[in-house]
Amino acid sequence: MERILITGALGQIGTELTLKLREKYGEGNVLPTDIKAPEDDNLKGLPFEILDVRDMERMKGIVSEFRPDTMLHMAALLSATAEKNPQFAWDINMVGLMNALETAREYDLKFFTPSSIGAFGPSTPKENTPQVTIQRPTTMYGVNKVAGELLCDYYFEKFGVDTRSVRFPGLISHVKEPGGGTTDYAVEIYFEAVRNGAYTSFIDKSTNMDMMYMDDAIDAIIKLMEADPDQLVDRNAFNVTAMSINPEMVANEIRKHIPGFTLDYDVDPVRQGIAASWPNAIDASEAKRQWGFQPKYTLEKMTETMLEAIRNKK
Ligand code: VAH
Repeated sequence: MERILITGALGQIGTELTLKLREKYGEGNVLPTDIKAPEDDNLKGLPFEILDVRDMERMKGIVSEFRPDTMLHMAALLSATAEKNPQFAWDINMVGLMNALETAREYDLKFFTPSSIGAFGPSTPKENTPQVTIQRPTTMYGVNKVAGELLCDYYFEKFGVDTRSVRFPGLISHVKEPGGGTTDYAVEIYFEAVRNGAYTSFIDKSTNMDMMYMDDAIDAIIKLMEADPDQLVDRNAFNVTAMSINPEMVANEIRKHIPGFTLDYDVDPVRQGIAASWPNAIDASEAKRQWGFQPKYTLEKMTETMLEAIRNKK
C-alpha cells in the first residue's frame, strides 16, 4: 500500500484514517473523497475530491488521474439509518460497493471495505461468535454486509482483485462522531458525561455488544492491508474486537473519573431490536493468528483517553 484513495472520507472512520495515512504514507499519497466537501476543521483545506460512490464514471475518472495502488472503500450508511430507508441503503451500500470493486478490477487496486458485526443475526451463536458461522441478519445493513463479504470474495476468486476486510464492532472515537449507528450510544455517553454529567441511553442496560477504540481500528486496517497475502485464509471478513461492553459497564468506568455521572434509559425499540439481533461477544482469534491483530485499548484505557480528549475540545 503506497498511494491510497479513500471513499467516505468524512465519516467517523474515514476522517481519522485520512489523517493517519497522510502521516504514515506521505501527504501527497492519500486522496480523501466524499459525497460533499469538508465543512469542519479535520479535513478542510486538504486535497479532496467530491465523489458520490453511485457514480462509477466519476470514480474511475478520479482513479485514472490520481493513480492509487489501493482503494479503501468506507462510504456506507450505518444500521439505524439503513433501516429507515432500506432502498437508499441498498443503493449506497451495494451499488457503491460494486462500482468500487469494478474500479479496483479495472485499475488493479488493492481493496479494503469494512464489514461489521451487523453481518450476524439472531440465529448466530451469541457468545464467542466464530469467524465462520451462521449469517442470517435481519437488517438491511446486515444483508448489505453479508452480500458485500461474498462479493469481495467473488472478486478475489474470479478476477484476482486483492480484496481484504474485517468485521468491525462498534467504534469509539472523539475526532468525528458517528451517525446513524446502533453502537453510537458508546460514543455519545462520553461526550454527554463531559458536557452534562449525565446521559440517557437508547440501548438497554444489560445489552452487550463488541466495541473497539478507533486507533485500534485504524491499526487493524493498516496491518491487514500490509499483511502477506499468503497468510490470509479468511480475506472477507475477519472478526475483530477489543471488548464486549454494555451501557452500565461504560458508566461505571466513567464514574471513576466523574463520580457524579448519572445514566438513565429511554430505550429506542428499533435500535434495541438491532442490537439484540447481534452477537454479545465475537471471537477474534483468526485475525490474531492470520495477521497479528492486537488491539491496545481496554475499556479502562479507552475511557481515560476519551474523557481527556473531549475535555480538551472545550
Ligand atoms: C452500526 N457502528 O452501529 C455500526 C456498526 C457494529 C455495528 O457497523 O451500525
